[in-house]
Amino acid sequence: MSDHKQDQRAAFRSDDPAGGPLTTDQGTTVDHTDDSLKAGERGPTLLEDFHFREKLTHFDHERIPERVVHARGAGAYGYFEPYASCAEFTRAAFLQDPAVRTPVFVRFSTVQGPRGSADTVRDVRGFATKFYTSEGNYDLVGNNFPVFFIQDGIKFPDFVHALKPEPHNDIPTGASAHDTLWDFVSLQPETLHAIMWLMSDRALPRSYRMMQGFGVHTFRFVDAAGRGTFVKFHWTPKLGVHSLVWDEAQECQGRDPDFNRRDLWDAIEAGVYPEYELGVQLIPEDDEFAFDFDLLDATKLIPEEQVPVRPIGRMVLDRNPENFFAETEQVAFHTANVVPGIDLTDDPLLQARNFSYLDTQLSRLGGPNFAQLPVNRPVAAVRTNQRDGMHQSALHGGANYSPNSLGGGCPMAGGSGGSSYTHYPARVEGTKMRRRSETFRDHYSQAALFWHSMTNWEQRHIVEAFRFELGKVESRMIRSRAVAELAMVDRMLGVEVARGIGVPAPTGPETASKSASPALSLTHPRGDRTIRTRRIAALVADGVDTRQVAAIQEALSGAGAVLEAIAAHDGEVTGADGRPYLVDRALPTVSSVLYDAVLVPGGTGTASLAADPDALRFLRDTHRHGKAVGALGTGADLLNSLGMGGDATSPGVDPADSRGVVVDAAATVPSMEFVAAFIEAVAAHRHWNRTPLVAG
Ligand code: HDE
Repeated sequence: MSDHKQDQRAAFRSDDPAGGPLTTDQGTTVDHTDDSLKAGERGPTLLEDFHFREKLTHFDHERIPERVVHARGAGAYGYFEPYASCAEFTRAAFLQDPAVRTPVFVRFSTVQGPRGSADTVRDVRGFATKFYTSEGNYDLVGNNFPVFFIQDGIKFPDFVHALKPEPHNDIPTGASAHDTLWDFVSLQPETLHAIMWLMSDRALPRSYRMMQGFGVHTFRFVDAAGRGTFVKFHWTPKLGVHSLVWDEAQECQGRDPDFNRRDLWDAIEAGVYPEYELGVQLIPEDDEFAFDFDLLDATKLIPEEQVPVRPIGRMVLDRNPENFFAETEQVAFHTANVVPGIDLTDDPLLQARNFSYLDTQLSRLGGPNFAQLPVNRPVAAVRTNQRDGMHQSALHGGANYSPNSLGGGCPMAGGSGGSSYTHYPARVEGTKMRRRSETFRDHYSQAALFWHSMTNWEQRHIVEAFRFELGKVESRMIRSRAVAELAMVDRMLGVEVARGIGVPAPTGPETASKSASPALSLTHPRGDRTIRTRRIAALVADGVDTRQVAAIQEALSGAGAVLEAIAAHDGEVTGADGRPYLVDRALPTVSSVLYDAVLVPGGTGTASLAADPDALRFLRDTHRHGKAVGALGTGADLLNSLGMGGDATSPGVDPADSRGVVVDAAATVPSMEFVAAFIEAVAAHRHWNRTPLVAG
């Protein structure tokens, strides 16, 4: 375990609950904590009961203000290691030596909903990383979209007010489908590019372990000679980038509101540590104006086809927090927590963030000493002249001003060079004005780029999302105005959405360009093609062929996936061989949306499944959501009777069809071909070329 981890544990374990009797905050042993001190058995409680008052007072103050945005989150510790020295473009100490592991804390979050809202809402996800480097803390406070909704931070309160629940009734929770957001969006076209991402399946990550992260802004690397290089940061998950579909995401909100945070927690507890690759897009300073957009405009991305993403290191998350409040709730990120070798730019969104994050922690964490909290404390030595204040826990000695002679002049400023942070001497000149640069004017080209980079099914999901969101907007004026904006991105997009929400189709010329960046599609290969950590349900009933289940379980767990046997009730079912077989979960407690694929083994049990509405719904929904379905022996007949296809007489997937339905009707034990085809179908994640089934 690294020193850093030990430090934190020591801090948290300062109260040892098993070490002796219950005490007050002052350390006095308490005799009894179940009844308050009263004047007589039935008498009033006495003010003198210091234990009662202290207990209630502390409880009354257990909550701190939740984050104004990104209130709901989940965190994890881990480490980062570079693949090789990055000295060529940055002097940052933690990016020099592959042998050096830098501890990290990461917090993933949703944006709109309060702390107790559901995980799988349609929303941007935060991806904030604190690197505890030897030269101080570096925070990369990113999102899972590479672009943001506004260009200048002064619009952030407007945007967030419009996005948050409506002020009169505090509705909706964790959702953007309401009038104020779309009113704002339809009047502020700079939002459109990020809105396209928000309406895509990127806003519904299958797992925090399967989503990308982006620094969004253009930052600056600085090398030892002081040379600057513009940089965009990308996190790529090792497990690939995968999403839910809207119907699933909505059902998850009821079935398991903690779907994403539970998934992260469970993976780390199981020792299958989430891993992400850090990549950078590097742009020489001389190329600052080489793009048809402004590098300082956070509503734009640099297509990977134009500037490739260069992998520079990897991050592994290998430890869950011990106390949610102390760590995940109290962690305080700040875009201006930078280290030598990493610098900021004049992006007006970033400039606003550099003010906002420090400011918000003051009210959230109750004063200026939050950097002393264990989760925020740097591993680098801290020597400042900052003193006192709420919750000060350091025992400062020596001089507290500079210059001084009484303290031997210490702590002295480091001077330029060495390990001091020296701001990049970017040249600035201008007339004071409140004006947006002309280079920030084009709001449609990249929204169109995103749209034209999508596959057919991704486009279909986007249209459906717009129809859902705008269909919930009461004002028809806002609906029409939003559709007019969409038509500026792509006329057919506007027409399709208009048709679904009952407003006149927009007219007017085709506008923005039709160029595409294939890397923006979810189908673009990233990470490993693997079924590692995937959850697969086997539907079982009395009479199930348990040999088949055991064989497939072995094969799937060999590939790193988890197979769970699900029956109408918990406990046991009787296998075809007459022996009891242990059930993992009862159907009424689960749902297909909590699994990545389903398998129907053979045996006489399939007759019971065919008569069980819960089992049939499980199968139909798995299929309808595009996930892999496998069947052996009589299980194949059940799929056929439901019209789910696959050729029941031949093993493997029909290549002409390739719908992710894998059957082997003749199987007594699963063949190698069947296992390989089923694993491949699960690894593909979704099969969108299926004819949609009519539910019911
Ligand atoms: Fe944030 N943002 N933000 N944001 N943001 C906060 O800081 C803000 C923006 C992001 O897990 C707040 O500690 C302004 C972009 C994440 O603790 C606050 C602007 C990106 C998190 C704040 C932005 C982000 C926050 C609320 C526009 C992606 C959660 C609580 C100028 C690159 C961090 C807090 C965590 C949190 C302000 C825009 C990401 C109020 C003013 C762009 C991941 O300071």
